[in-house]
Amino acid sequence: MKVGLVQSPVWWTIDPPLGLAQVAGCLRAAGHEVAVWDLNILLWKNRLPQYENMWLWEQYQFWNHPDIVDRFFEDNREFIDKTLEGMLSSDCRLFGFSIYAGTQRAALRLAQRLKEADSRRRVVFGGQYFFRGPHAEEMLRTGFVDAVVRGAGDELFPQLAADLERTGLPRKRAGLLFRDGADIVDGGPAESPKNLDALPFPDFSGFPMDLYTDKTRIPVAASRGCVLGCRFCSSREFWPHYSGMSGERIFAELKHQKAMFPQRAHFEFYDLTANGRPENLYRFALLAADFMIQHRPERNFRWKINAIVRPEMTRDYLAVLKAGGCQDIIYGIESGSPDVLWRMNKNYDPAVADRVLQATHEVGIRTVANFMFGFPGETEEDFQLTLDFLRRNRPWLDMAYGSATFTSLEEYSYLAEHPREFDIRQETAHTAHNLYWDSLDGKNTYPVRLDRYARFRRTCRELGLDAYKGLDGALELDRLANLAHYYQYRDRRLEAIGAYVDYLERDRASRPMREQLRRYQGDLRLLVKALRLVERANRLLLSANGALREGQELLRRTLESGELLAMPGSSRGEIDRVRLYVARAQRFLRRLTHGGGLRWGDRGLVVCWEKEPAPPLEELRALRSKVDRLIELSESEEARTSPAAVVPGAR
Ligand code: B12
Ligand code: SF4
Repeated sequence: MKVGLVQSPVWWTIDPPLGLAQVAGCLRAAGHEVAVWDLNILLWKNRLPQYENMWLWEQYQFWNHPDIVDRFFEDNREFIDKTLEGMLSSDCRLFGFSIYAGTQRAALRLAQRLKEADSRRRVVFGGQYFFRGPHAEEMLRTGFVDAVVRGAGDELFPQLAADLERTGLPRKRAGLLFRDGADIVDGGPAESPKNLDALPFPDFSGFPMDLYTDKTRIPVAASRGCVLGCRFCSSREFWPHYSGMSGERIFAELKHQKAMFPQRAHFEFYDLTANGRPENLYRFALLAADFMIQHRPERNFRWKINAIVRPEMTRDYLAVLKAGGCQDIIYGIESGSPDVLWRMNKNYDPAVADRVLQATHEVGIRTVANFMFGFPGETEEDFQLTLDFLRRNRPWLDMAYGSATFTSLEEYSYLAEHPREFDIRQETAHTAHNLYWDSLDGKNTYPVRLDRYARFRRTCRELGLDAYKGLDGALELDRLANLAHYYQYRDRRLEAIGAYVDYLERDRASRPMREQLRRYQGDLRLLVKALRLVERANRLLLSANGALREGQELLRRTLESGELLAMPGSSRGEIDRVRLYVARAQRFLRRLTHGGGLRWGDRGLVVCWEKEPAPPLEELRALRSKVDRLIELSESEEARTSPAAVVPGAR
């Protein structure tokens, strides 16, 4: 059967999507024909200027917004129509889409268009998006997807293609869900391939290799799953069992890919941990070293891995990896505190890490260490141990990467699913915010974690250590942006404005920050107007023969009923003026984006922004002027530096 494989946006653009290439290899090995449409890379290549940021890794959430995806399809209609025509005019009867968090919405729109054009074409979705949760059923219920593969597709997808070719119908199999009229047939939990050595090689032959930005590399995955079960990580939920290839099989794959793409000499291992079976990695490195000695220099290759700290990583062991082409190792260090490591279930001793990092560096492998901040239970003393770790290992480190989410509650991780066990405050019955969570004692908050992250990066700078975003990376800007988003989420509006203002003072041309600040600008103007009126009303009330308390009660009732009553000791004219001021102030307050109103305080009427009293008039005025001025400056700065201003004729 001829099968079309589709990668829809968003995925990354550096190298080809490995999951889809693996499925392509398996289909071809089972005798099926394959055609590939990597729509992600094609759309990226032809992207419109307004969608430049949509492929940034940190921005993948954009692709989860139906409106944004709809607009994207509309704006790229011509290109997408042409691609769909190509797919429909092919003789592929079955289309398989690779889906990860972020690709599902665009993929569904494409599936819809395919099905609407020709309902006889079969559409199957697979990928890690379906490994957990209700997504498979949801997709089937849309009516545009015929079947979903809920686990590894290596064996199951070729079997499904064969079933469809033979009988025109899917067969019930473990890991497969499909529509049968109005019913959904569920074949039960998926099974992972046990023997990875038996897997065909990923096949990149149908992929537009010239379009991926890194022309030197090829991705490889020599294992599935991980041997550890760190509390903050969800990998066990995706791949419950660890399985790894033998050294011979890894080497065979690299040799094959090198023969297919001689100019590509870098292998990027996408294994969660490449040293899950250290002996397999060692054997692979020995074979690779022999091969390179025989074929030097034209067959040389190099590779990069993620690894865990373990005592087997001795100097001799690492020297063999180096000889076999290992160029970089990224270690998940996470913390320098034994207590925190124990809580994380990280299962290694920092003294072993010291030794492993030193040995890695000494054999000539680039040594990178990942760190996290504010894991539940981490105290300031624990954090100091992390900084100590950094300082004492400085000579062996080429790069230190501090997690920019510090400690996030990753969906399906043990940490996210057991908040009580870790004293995490729950905001709803079952959940806490994944980034902005607080500890029950209020000592571990987002600003605390952010502060540790900032101090960590500052220490890296002092040590002359590349901290991933570069030595002079925009540390302060990152800090302010994170803080502003946090305050915004927590509805601490004045602090959010303060952080956005500080940000724009440093980086005037930032349009996203300006737009965020603009959301508050209108409210500030309205609040200043309302406050001015209310101050006048309060002055009149105070001068009403000292009858404030009584007058207050009357005014309160008036505000509730909408009609202003006479106050003891005041003239008709004064009453009318108070009524006018209050009515006008309320008119302004009703237009607030964030809501607000009037309430009674000890000294008269109080203007509230949401539920909090607004700051005094002078303070608010100063803030409003500052915000107005900054927004204006930011706009002119952007106009000055925009491509249209710099490059004549640019849009
Ligand atoms: C490498 C990797 C990346 C690379 C991608 C490089 C590349 N060229 O492929 C980078 C670093 C860019 C990346 C980024 C992101 N990633 Co990532 N990434 C991974 C990682 C570590 C390996 C993926 C891989 O190649 N596996 C090996 C292949 C063989 O397995 P596979 O892709 O799962 O494919 C198998 C099945 O899924 C299935 N399958 C796949 N496609 C299809 C298609 C059909 C039709 C069928 C039937 C079956 C099928 O069969 C395949 C063979 O068994 C996984 C974790 C893991 N170990 O799997 C996370 C993972 C895939 N990433 C994930 C996420 C969320 C992201 C991000 C969205 C954000 C983030 N949190 O990091 C960004 C996306 C950014 C972007 N804009 O592109 C999640 C996906 C979760 C989900 N529910 O979808 C994972 C599982 C990690 C996690 N637990 O959070 N990632
Ligand atoms: S070592 Fe890495 S992949 Fe394995 S469980 Fe820990 S964090 Fe997850």
